Amino acid sequence: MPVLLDGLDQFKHNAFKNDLPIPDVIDTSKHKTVTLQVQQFEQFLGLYDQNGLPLNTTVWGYGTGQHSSYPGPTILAYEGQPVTVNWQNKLPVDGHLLPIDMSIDIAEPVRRPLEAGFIPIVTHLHGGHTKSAFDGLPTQWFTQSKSGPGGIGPREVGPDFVSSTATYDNDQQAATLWYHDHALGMTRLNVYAGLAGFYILQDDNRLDLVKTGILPSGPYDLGMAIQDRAFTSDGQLYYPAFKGDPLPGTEMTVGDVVPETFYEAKGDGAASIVPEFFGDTILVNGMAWPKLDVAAGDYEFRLLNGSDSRFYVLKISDPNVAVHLVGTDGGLLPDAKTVIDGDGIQEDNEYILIAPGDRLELVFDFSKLDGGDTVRLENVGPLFDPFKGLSDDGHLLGGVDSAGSNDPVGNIMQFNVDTSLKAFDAKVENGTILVKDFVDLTTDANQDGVADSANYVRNLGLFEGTDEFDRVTPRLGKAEAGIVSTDTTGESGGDFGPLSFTAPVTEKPLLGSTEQWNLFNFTEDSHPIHLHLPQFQVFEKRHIDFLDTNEDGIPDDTNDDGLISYGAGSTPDYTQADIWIGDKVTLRPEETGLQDTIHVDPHEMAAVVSTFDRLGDYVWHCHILSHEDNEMMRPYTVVDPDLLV
Ligand SMILES: [Cu+2]
Repeated sequence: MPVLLDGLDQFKHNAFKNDLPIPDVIDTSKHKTVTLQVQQFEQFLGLYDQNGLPLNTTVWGYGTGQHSSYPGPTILAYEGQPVTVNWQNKLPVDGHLLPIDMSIDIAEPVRRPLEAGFIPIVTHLHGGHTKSAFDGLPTQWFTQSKSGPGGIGPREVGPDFVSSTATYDNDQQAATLWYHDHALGMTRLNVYAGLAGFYILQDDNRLDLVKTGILPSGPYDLGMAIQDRAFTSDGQLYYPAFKGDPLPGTEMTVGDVVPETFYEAKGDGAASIVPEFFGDTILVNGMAWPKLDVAAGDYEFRLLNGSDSRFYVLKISDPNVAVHLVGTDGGLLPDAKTVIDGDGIQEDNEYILIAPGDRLELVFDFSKLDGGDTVRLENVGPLFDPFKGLSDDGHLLGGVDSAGSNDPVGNIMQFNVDTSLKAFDAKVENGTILVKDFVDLTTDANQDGVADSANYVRNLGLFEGTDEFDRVTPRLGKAEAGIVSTDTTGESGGDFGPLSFTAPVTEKPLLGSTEQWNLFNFTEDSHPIHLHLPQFQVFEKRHIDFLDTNEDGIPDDTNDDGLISYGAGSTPDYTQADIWIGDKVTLRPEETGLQDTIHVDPHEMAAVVSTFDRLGDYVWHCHILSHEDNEMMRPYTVVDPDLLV
């Protein structure tokens, strides 16, 4: 049984000691073609041994040849100027840093096998309006070439591989995008090892807002990738996989969450995926609980939740710091929204919710603080549990324990106010117009529950079931009224039920169409759902009622008519219908604007509106990486209406 570094111990002795690392910036106005190599190297992540000596960690990252880092270098791109990145797999051919579960659907090269140390990788630009061929789909992976004593040979590629040189068109508004690995069934492991970086897209509108002093820029504009991790006592990355492996922060082991059926079939020494992963150490840009010296002025912080499963509910320890939300996943909001007013009183609703995969562009105002003041960015989200929702006053739902200020995961980083630093005063305030020509896709003039912009409505489901080894397996699928099917292969057809990743494509939007996807969550946990290709808008969220008496993750056919049916109203009558769509849930500011990832809480339906304007194959999936790797992902295809008979 591996001995772990104790997150609490590391936090008590070492937090807020090291500076927030700022990744190198590759400005593509100077280089339109970039080569980025995936490499393995050692990096200091802010960990120390019992004698207080720094520990180095073997990680994976991206680099240009001279210097590699985790997170990778920040790619700075400009709207209207395509960028080509040549992604290269330069990992050593000596196996993964972390145990691979061979029993799930994974990228599995045959000629360059995992057993021989080869690693499939593929980079996805998350939030990018990217051509299918360059999207970094999970089946577009490629291994290292074979070199060394066995001679040089070509790499092996996945079934849908097109090219490892990808062109990103940058034909969307300025946004905080990020690139990360997406190889089938091992995304969680490749990202955990370090394969993620920022991709900042600029446009004229945003540059104008900077020029006119509305938004901060340059040294006052920083990306912060928040990721929870766990480590072995020698400072190496730890990810629970084997039966006796401890689950960080708990008294449990993997054997407590993976049923015996799995070990009977695969042997006690087999590595298994776990339902979720929660680490006890918080890294920001690859540094444990860093500090940042700030002037007593304004900063834009671009927050990314790059964690496996952890949702963060962020608070600021000093109520004199104001925070304005200026952008979400797809870039600037139509107008700025103050989410923390900085009036000196900590109010219940003054928090920031960020789910895995999400980005938030926030302007922090430290101008009321004095030199020497310290401010902590704190987390009151779940300690070591899945997120199940939040009340309006910021309390976790579902009986989940909240992290506190003495918990290692209750702290993200610290800001130290230094009045010798030159302050920048940004003009942004609540209501400042940021995007004048924002096209709102969410109007509903006739109040029929369908956005005026939508040509087509799909009902889709978030389900939970078990796999052949009785392990919990979250899934996506169809949720149309009609015949229920529990056959996840999709071969039996049906209108309603979970489907595996390999089941035939069921979502085929027409090129140029705008669709409303009603995402119904029938599970007990919240899931952040990510669509590749579009930036969508949240039309509405509603509470839903249904029964699941046998707890199979599929709503009951309560009126026994052999069909699943929907009713409207907040007082369900199960003699009339099986699923009831109830009252609207008020959207938080973080859920407005352009989104590519939206969390759907238990007993909730989220309706999102997207325009599908590129042909080809894409995926939609849960961005809890352990879920995405464990079948909570589906392909979809944008089809040409002229080619349909
Ligand atoms: Cu999920």
